[in-house]
Amino acid sequence: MKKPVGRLFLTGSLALALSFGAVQSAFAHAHPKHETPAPNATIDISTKEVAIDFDEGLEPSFSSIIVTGADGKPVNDGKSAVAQNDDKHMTAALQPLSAGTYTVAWIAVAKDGHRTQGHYTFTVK
Ligand SMILES: [Cu+2]
Repeated sequence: MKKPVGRLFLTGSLALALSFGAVQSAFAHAHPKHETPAPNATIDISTKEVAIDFDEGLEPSFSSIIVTGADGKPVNDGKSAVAQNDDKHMTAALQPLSAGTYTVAWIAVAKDGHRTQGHYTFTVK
């Protein structure tokens, strides 16, 4: 009598796994695919921009990149922007940098309204 129960359980688990997968893709959050400079990278002072490519399109009004120096002050040159021709690409222009460690804090609001955020550092030498 155990076999029918086992098969029923398996079928139920499969259905659950499939519906979970469907929910995940229907409500995809935006996560970084590629960052420039890369996390933990050491770069030179000629760097003028931070750029992040996401795996989902972003809502420009609610998404942002803020870069701060070791003193906690922003070094952005104006507001960050989502590219008009590529809503997965967000950039932040930078003031001239000096040597030190910088933190990139990003907020990404996907087209479904879901918000993700994160941060990483890079070093200028
Ligand atoms: Cu989402």
